[in-house]
Amino acid sequence: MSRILITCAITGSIHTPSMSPYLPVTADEITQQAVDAADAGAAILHLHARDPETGRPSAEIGHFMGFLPRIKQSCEAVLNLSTGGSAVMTLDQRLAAPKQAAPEMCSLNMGTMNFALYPAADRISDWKHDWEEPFLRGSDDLVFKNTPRDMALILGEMGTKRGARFEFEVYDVGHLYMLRHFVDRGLVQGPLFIQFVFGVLGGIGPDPENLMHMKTVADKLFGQDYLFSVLAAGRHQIPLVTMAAAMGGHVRVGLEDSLMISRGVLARSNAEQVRKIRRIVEDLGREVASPGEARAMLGLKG
Ligand code: KMH
Ligand code: ZN
Repeated sequence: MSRILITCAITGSIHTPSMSPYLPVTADEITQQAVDAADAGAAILHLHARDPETGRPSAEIGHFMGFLPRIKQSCEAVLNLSTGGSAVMTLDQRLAAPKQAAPEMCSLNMGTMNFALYPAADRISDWKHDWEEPFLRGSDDLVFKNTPRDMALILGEMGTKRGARFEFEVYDVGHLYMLRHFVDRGLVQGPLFIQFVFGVLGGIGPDPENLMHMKTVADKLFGQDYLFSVLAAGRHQIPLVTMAAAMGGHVRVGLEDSLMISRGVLARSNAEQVRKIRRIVEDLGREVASPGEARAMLGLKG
């Protein structure tokens, strides 16, 4: 089996500071946690920005530039910028920093979908900042907009013009067919790096048979010309990611996807999650890929 790529998604735009004191939000915190995650074995760092005062997801270039150069200087890991941003940002906002930073890699979300949040409604009744309220109470009316036109625009701006390669975020089986459509239009070339996303309410459920089915369909559509990785939200993270590793796939962990390290216990850092999945995949007999190996496997510009 090939070496395994560990991606770590450092902060995201779903979780909020009141959910965990360990969620990194300032440039110093994001830098430190990202570099520690890389030292622990993450070859790829998936990054979003936050407003350091409030912890709110941010599209401001200044917030990205507070950590991007410092992470780049301090480790070899591949920097992967989100183009998903947050579901409440416009596409222009989502693309502002990626266009300026021109990273080796960025995410591309493969469909418009509901993105329902019910993460902590039963656990947290109080929060530090007003903006957190819908994230904590739940949000029933959030549309994550990624039309074919949006996707083509991101492929053009980030791929064709700036040479980035993509983490294709696939939340359901239909998104694989959408990706195949872009291959057929000649807008996407292999090897594809496909992130199967499980457990977002609005996408496919976190059941093992769904992972088998996603892989079966991806094999049919892309043959040998793709690598798959798995991320799963919340408590489904480690079981599904472990299953992916056993199947020869790749893994993504990080506080963007789950705040926990085990049942009822908050992860104290992203690196703690990377160390945990590293132990598991090495016990399964997989060897962890270095950033240089990741670049070769994914055809990155370096
Ligand atoms: N938050 C994840 C479910 C992105 O940043 O483009 C998927 C994600 C999307 O990471
Ligand atoms: Zn993300």
